[in-house]
Amino acid sequence: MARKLLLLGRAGVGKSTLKKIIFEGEDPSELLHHSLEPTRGIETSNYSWLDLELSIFDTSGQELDNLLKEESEQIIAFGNTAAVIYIFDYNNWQSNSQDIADEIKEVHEIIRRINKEAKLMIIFHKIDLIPEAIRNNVKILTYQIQNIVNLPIKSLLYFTSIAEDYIYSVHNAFSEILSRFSEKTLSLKKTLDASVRDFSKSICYITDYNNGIIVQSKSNDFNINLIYESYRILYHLTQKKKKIILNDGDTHLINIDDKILRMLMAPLDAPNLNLKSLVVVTESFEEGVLYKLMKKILENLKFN
Ligand SMILES: Nc1nc2c(ncn2[C@@H]2O[C@H](COP(=O)(O)OP(=O)(O)OP(=O)(O)O)[C@@H](O)[C@H]2O)c(=O)[nH]1
Ligand SMILES: [Mg+2]
Repeated sequence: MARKLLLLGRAGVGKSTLKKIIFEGEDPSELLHHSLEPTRGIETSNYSWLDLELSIFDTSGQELDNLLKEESEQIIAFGNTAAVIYIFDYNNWQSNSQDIADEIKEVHEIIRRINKEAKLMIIFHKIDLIPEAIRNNVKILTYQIQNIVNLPIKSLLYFTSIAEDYIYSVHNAFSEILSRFSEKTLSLKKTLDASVRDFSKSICYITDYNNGIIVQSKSNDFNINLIYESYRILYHLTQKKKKIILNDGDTHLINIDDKILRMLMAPLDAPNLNLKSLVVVTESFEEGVLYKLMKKILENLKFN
């Protein structure tokens, strides 16, 4: 049976945009420059994601107030939902953070009343619009949000943007959200965790044919502020926009002059699972670390 995911949030926060990027492989830069039509009512669509069948309920922001008030609407939207993904953007948060916090509490209450099984995930979207000084301090922002919202949302809050430099934050958020429901993703995650554990200052991902991150894992000491930087490099690499690739048989070794990150990619040859590449990144100056980590993961991965 398909799992139902409900996308909620005010008008123009980016619900339909995120759906198109993750599940339909649409071009983020296209969607950033050419907006979609506002959604009316609830648009439902079905997709596959690794071993999951998903039914996405994309709601209308303009009709959100009504949906949160009317019990009959709530039952249609929240009933049988595996996850409720509430999305707000930087503009919402800046103009009235208390309103957003109240709305999140309202959604939380409806879940408790109508469908206790549903998980609540929260996405703070359009982080590209946040002034740089605040944006680089995700910890403070998380703390502020948790303080105002005051829900146990610690592990369920994601910061995303479809702007070029952040696009992998979108793939990563959905990878984490969906891995809660996908055994296949969970087992890939365990393999990556077990492999990267013995390495320092490294991160690894598995990507799909949309160049989205299906799963990722990092060693504890990997600098969290470098994660977006590594996403950015991966994005450029997959877009082949910059000449930073030295072809080395099946793998690519990337050295970027002003950055200390090194990255290596290998094809995974698992088209039946829609898995394209394994990517490993390290802060270490030793090139050997990349090859050792790559070898270890490839030995541990089994696709059957
Ligand atoms: N700056 C910025 N703009 C974004 C981002 N993601 C989406 N947008 C823009 O925000 C708008 C979002 O539009 P939609 O995806 O249609 O929003 P929605 O939440 O589906 O809106 P309704 O259907 O009316 O509820 C579009 O103009 C996008 O170009 C982002 O990460 N950063
Ligand atoms: Mg929409």
